[in-house]
Amino acid sequence: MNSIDEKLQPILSTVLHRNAGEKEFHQAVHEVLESLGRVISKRPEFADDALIERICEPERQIIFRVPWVDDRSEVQINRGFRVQFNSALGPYKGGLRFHPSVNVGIIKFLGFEQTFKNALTGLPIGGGKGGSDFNPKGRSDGEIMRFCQSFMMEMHRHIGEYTDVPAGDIGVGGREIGFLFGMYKRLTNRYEAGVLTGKGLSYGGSRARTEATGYGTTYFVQRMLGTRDMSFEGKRCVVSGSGNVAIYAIEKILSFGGLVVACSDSDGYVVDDAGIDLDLLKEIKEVRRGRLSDYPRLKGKGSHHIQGGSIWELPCAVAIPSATQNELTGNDAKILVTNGVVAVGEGANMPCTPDAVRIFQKAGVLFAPGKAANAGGVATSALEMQQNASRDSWSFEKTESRLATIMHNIHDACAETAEEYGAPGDYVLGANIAGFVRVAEAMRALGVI
Ligand code: NDP
Ligand code: 2IT
Repeated sequence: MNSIDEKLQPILSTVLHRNAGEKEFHQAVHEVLESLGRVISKRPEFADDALIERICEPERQIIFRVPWVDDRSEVQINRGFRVQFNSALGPYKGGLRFHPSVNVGIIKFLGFEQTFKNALTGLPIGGGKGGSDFNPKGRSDGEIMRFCQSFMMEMHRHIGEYTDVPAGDIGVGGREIGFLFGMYKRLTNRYEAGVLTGKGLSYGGSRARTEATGYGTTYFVQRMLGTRDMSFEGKRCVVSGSGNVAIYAIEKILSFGGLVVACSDSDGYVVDDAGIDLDLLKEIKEVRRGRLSDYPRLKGKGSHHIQGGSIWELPCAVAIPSATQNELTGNDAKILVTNGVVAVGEGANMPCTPDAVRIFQKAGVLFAPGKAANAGGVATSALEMQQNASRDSWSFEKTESRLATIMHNIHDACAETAEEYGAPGDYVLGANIAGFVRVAEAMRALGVI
């Protein structure tokens, strides 16, 4: 691992000790602390009053029991989480993840990353994250609804338009947000649209929120390619995952003239050299909630599915990992570099291992970290909050054009900050420092709280 400034070493030791065993959280904190040495030598005031210690400690962590009854009338118990990480810039804001791998360390890493990501958007939102170890796969709509209702039975006490505003993440999309919002409305007897984002258009959602994360990542990477006079035009791309982020990254890459030859789910990946058929992908994933292994049969000919294996073995110019954390390893990075990758943009949160990031950067590959590249989702959530607060609803074009501007601004802020701090082209350092400075300035103004 890269070195951490010796003044910051005790902070890392405390984080490791206090959050024993939470390896993803350790990884996320380590990466940010690696960048902060340069900040405290230039602006030592940010090390005062234990500011960095405070930024690493969530303001509040809520863990609760979620009992629910399945379709066979059996009682199931899951664990629910909401980690309210930092509210210096605005109400806690961040998604809910429903996946069997969820634990407090994963939610904490996501909440920590979210704090800096939200700061980078320039919008008034703090950082938080939540979710459950509930596995939605194979569950009926009725089971999903009863789970969401039970989850909200506890969570409603802790959230609100001015307090904490959850949204979707892995396993939580429009259907779940609808059930969650319905139960919040019933429990509180308030039509408080701004309490959740990612809502359906019929009850206060924003146009372009569904598309925002994938589109935003693509806008970011397009601008990053532009710094070397390149673009997506004619480039062979690989996008991992086949959920919300992946589908809309693929859609925008196609509109920019790129060719996406593969995508994946947790069973394996599908390769279609003529280009992934986006309508078919949406039909399989958004309508049928099915598996990618069905793609070749439904497509007819010209594609194949590989069970297991690594999607990163496929040669490509641009890679957009959009499934989950640590899905792209050092070994995968070596193969991508050998195969001539020129840009990597993290659609997911922390999908590249620290080794992989180092290999890309050493090889001169343009590398966009998730907290910058995938910030378009939460930024558009903040635009949804604006529309709810003003009881307004914007057109798709207006919302998408705000999103594009925000992504370009984030790109430029990361690039300029990296330059200012002596590491031109290092978007990891640029994103960490630009996000940190914004949160730190607000925290200093608010006193020791
Ligand atoms: P979805 O649930 O819509 O899709 C997730 C995709 O990733 C699925 O294809 C899923 O496959 C795959 N996947 C999930 N977990 C694993 C795993 N452990 N191993 C292999 N594949 C896995 O989620 P999203 O598209 O919303 O989220 C994807 C990533 O993007 C996450 O890291 C999330 O935190 C991040 N993100 C999401 C934002 C949003 O607005 N939704 C905003 C910013 C970041 P399968 O169906 O087989 O499980
Ligand atoms: O990781 C993320 O930024 C999200 N899952 C979106 C959060 C949000 O509040 O829209």
